[in-house]
Amino acid sequence: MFDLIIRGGTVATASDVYAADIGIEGGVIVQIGRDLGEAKEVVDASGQYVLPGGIDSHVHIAQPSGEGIVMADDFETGTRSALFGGNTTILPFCLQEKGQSLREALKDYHALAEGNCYTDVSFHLIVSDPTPSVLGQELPALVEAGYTSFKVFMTYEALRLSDAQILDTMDVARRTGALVMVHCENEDAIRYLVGRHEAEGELAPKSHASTRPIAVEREATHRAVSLAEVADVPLVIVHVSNGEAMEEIERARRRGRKVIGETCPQYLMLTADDLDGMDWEGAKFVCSPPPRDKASQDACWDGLERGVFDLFSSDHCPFRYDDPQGKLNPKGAKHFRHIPNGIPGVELRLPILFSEGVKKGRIDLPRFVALTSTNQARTYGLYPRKGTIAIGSDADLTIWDPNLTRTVAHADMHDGADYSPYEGLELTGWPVTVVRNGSVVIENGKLSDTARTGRYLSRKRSSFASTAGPLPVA
Ligand code: DUC
Ligand code: ZN
Ligand code: ZN
Repeated sequence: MFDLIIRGGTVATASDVYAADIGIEGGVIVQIGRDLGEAKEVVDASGQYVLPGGIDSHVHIAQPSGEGIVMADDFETGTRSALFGGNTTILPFCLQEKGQSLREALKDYHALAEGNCYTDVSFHLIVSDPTPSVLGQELPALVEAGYTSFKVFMTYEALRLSDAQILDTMDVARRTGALVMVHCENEDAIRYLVGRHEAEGELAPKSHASTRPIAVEREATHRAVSLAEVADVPLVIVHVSNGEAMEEIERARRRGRKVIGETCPQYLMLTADDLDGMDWEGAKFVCSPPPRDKASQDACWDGLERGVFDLFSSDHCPFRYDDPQGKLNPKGAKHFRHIPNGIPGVELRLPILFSEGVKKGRIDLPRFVALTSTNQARTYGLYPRKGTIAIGSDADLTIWDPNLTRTVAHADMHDGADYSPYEGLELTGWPVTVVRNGSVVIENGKLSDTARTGRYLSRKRSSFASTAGPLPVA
């Protein structure tokens, strides 16, 4: 007798699509086949796809964001929104503020997350203050304890590291087998352009995009892959927005470097024109790197199809719009530099890629699964516990109605923001039922009473962190 059987669905993994039933016991997949027999509970998935639960490895929740600014999601709303979007695991960032130890930062994040999560959760570290004790003691100990990835920034005064500091941090990754993620934008070039815009009185949200042009991202991407080559570590280039940055990734790969590329929904669906809104509405679309143009959107689609990108993540970084602690804070309402950077997206990442990618024939279902779940698990040390449908894997499954068409309305969403950048977008194919750790946590769009039982996940090292590791699945 199984605890649960998912019956009659079409199962898809990163490699195969086939009809099968799935038998679950003790939160784990124990059988895949036909006529599995009896179960305490049966979910009928006929006419639907059964996919590995989504894993979103790029999410910001409750992250300190500067004086007077508060992120729109705490762990309860952020993970609830993620779950409704078909995700069973998310990886938010734990930000080290300058002067703070990584352990202090982690203590705060764990306290905020504990008991409040609708999905399983694991943390990346953001290293903003790589002191000798952070590099020599804390980071190596934390990698050993299961925090096996960290992000460094090349922009933002409070976060940016010098090239020397990036090399020192990469060297810790080299010695410990951790994976470094890099935010690639050249801060000095941005400052120069901000100065020019200020001199001309060009302070509206659209100037956010023109002070962070493609060259700023391309140069930093080139520098990041070069520094990783010097330190001899693999790296992840996060939130890539355009074809020129993609070229830097491809050129590094041709030199034999292991570079993992990530793009996000905003670079497929939005452009810099969206920032040019009346009444400061463009602030709703301010994120970094900024959305570009149609040619960049096409390049990013091409990169998803050709394998330049291994990861499709949301970069969910929500701020309320009409709120003095959000986009329209007193300074942000007057000057683009003070508009907090980031947009919500964790609930729509999967429906957008399914509708615009799979339904429109740009990518097939296995590639969708690879980009949104399997590669995410492999890259960040969760595979094969997460990211696939296999005997012994956690029973994290999302059941999709591939023909359900809905129009995006923020009123129907579950995050803590007050808008969606994708309002009015018509999407076909939605997650309707979600099973997490063997429990049906959303059934036909309804949240179960016991859904807020997501767990913290300690991670192994990335499949790609050792120089001998395999390349991501296509
Ligand atoms: N980088 C991110 O990864 N998210 C939001 C803002 C930023 O700069
Ligand atoms: Zn970033
Ligand atoms: Zn981010």
